[in-house]
Amino acid sequence: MWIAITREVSPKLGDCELSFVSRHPIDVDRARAQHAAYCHVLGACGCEVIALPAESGLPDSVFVEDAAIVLDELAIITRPGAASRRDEAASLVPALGAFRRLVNIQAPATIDGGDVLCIGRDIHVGQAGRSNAEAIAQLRTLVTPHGYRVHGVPTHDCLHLKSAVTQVADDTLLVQPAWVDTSLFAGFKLIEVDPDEEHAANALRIGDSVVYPDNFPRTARRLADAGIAVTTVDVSELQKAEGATTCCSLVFRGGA
Ligand code: CIR
Repeated sequence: MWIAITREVSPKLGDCELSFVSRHPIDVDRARAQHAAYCHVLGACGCEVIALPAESGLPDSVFVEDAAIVLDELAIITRPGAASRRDEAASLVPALGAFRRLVNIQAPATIDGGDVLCIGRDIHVGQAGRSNAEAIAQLRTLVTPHGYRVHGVPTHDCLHLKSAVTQVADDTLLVQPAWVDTSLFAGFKLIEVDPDEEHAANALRIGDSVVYPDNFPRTARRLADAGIAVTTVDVSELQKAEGATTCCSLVFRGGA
């Protein structure tokens, strides 16, 4: 039922873009092992995993989420906010094109998939460093004919909208209230991250399961207490590159 497109870790991961975390040496072999375990968990959650080979010259290319926005009706190839990331989509196109009609965001628009939170027919787009108003306008033009509504959401002090809010159940969002105005999501049950775990709002939902970093135990407890099935993974080396669990895959329904 689910397809997950992933990409192996680049040997240059240590040269990644960083915006809100400090640079620390990254053990690429360890990152590869963590990524392999993450892919295994995606399979255990019911995904057919399509693992693309590493793009050796593109440090951030493991973070495939940022290169595309996949809806049931079409997929939108993004134009990432960081210039160093704009060549990542090329090798993704054949894999994604097998499942969806592809369209492109055009310059001067910039948008990262990490800024795009799709909840039913509502598409929330973070407005901060990586994604601009022109991208929101282009996205709206592309998806309105399919019945979607696009909402710009200001964020601050974090890389992406999905650093600050992700969906963990049909009616429930996991939020970091310091980084986004949670009143914009008033119709949902909100689970706040534990105050000692500021980067804990990024969770990858697949069906009824949530794939979640293993270093936020207090927030994981809050999720479990809400009845959410949490599978934890060690992504510590990927976190040094400002990644987490949503960013390492594009998960979507197959056969649409
Ligand atoms: C970047 O700054 O673009 C990468 N180092 C991290 C991207 C993480 N992407 C995501 O969470 N969607």
